[in-house]
Amino acid sequence: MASVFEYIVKPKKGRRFVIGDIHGCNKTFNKLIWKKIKLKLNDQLFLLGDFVDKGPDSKGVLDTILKLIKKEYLVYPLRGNHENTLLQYNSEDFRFFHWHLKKNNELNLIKGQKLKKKYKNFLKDLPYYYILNNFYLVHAGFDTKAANLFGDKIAMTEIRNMSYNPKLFDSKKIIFGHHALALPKIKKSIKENSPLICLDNGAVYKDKQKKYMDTSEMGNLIALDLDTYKLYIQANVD
Ligand SMILES: [Mn+2]
Repeated sequence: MASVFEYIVKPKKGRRFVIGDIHGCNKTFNKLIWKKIKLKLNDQLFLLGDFVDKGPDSKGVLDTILKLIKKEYLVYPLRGNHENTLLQYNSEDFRFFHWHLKKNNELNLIKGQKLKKKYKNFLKDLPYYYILNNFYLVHAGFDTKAANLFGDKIAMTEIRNMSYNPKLFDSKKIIFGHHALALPKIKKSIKENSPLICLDNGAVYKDKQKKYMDTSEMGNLIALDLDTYKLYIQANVD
């Protein structure tokens, strides 16, 4: 049974990184963790979800995460709305599921008409959020008006423009993705010590900047060191 959340203790040695929405950009993901971060076995790596869809290699991203877990890297993946979508379509009409998979270059995720077991098992067990000593990590955010703040799975994977209330969150900061933001805005929230930090710089939108009015600085996959607040920026290479 999947847990809704986990409490994660800071490692005695080792760093803590959070990476935003990867969306099938496996080469970019690998370059960020190996060339920029230089990930070590005693570092914690938190992944904010939306591993799949839109980009060229969803299977590659899932395989990279599964390989890290197998090699005993301290990986903490979260569930995004695109992981929900994949699981939901997997249980629906195959013609529609096939259309979705083909559109997203994901036919290599299935065997017959269903998701391969290793991917389904990984996706269905993804937690919705993590609690750290000084942070909440979640794909989209929390609905501060919800009766059950930490039980609202739809909000955690879908909400946009969440509000912040220090009492509800023990004054911990909330780190999330889901909504692509221009790099200057992300840097500003970090520099100004904002309680809400979005780490989605729209890595998958490298060729689509023109769609966005005020967000010319998109197309990077970024990682935040939770202890030094250093930002690692990897331009899309997929
Ligand atoms: Mn999302």
